[in-house]
Amino acid sequence: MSTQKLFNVAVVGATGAVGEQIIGLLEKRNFPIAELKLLSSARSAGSSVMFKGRELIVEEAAPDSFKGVEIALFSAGGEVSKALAPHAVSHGAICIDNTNAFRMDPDTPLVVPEVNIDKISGHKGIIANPNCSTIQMVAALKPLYDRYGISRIIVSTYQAVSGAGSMAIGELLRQTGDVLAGKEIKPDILPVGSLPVKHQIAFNAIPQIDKFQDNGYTLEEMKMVRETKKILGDEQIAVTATCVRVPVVYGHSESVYAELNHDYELEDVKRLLSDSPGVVLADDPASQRYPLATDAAGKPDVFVGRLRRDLGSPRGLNMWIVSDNLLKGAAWNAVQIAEYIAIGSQE
Ligand code: NAP
Ligand code: 3JN
Repeated sequence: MSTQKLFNVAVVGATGAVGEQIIGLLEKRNFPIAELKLLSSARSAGSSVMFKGRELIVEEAAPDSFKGVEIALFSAGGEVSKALAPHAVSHGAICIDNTNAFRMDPDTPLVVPEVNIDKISGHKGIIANPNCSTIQMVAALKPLYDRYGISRIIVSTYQAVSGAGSMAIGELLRQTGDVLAGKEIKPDILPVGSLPVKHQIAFNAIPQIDKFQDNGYTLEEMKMVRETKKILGDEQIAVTATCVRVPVVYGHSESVYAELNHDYELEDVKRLLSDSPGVVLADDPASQRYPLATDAAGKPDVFVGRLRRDLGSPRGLNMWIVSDNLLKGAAWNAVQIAEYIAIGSQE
């Protein structure tokens, strides 16, 4: 009987909102780990994290942190990935990168397992995890794309503050309390930590996620446009996005209009979606059943509902797509990829 191979795993950004979820999933999924290395910046180095009943000490991430590491999961921002992932690769690790650093690199597969897991075999050391808003949308659209083809996508997002990191969660909770207490609000982080202008998020909706680009779209919106085309392998799809931050802690919601290339029956679309792995159909207007961020939080699935034919275009389909941005949108998608790598190496 062959024994299961165990992997030396590193989590870069282990103390962050995404890193914390990755560590939780590695434990919950009983990922085959020999040694787990937890890495952060100097700020959190020396702090401890519990893993399977053991206290692990977080270390400062550095180029030589990756000696002996076989799988490295990065979620410490694009600059850290650009600086350290090449070192991890040169030490022989396969990197699963949650940042924007390599997503559009032609040599880097951009993977959502339910959509294009076949692409991981082409990796050259780095596999990119798409942006959270893209992941949940393409996971839901892929079965429709395969069956009918899609010519156009118009998406508006309602994104939770946890997408902007653990400090943004703190900011929403603090501001909400301050508004209710009638105190003065001093926005500190949102919409973009590194920009000088800040806006109130409590009791508000901010139509800016990430920095503005020259074309008037934000970077988050352009990530959705470019990544969707790359993942579906179709440069012809017209995609347009409006990304909005809302005062929700966990779970991104999206209003998506997809124009299909062929006629469809709504019942067939519902059947396709309910048969798709990782997708849960939650669509029953009669009982007011539709996807909600509060229901999706803590779950790995992508929830789809409010399915209806567009009133102006018979091949147009409107839907509401919700998922936990830190799970399927980040940590779970990355751990799923790690599981495929682990399974592949047993064969
Ligand atoms: P966060 O809560 O702010 O956590 C940031 C993490 O990165 C912390 O562990 C932090 O360590 C670490 N870090 C920061 N600077 C570092 C450095 N110079 N060297 C090593 N570690 C460093 O942010 P988050 O929400 O977890 O997101 C982290 C990153 O994940 C984002 O910047 C983004 O690139 C990616 N992300 C991707 C998605 C997605 O859609 N797939 C979603 C959310 C985030 P300290 O504790 O020492 O500060
Ligand atoms: O704001 C959100 O809801 C998702 C944020 C993702 C994010 C935040 C900071 C930097 C990313 C990302 O995954 O694209 C990045 C980045 O890697 O550029």
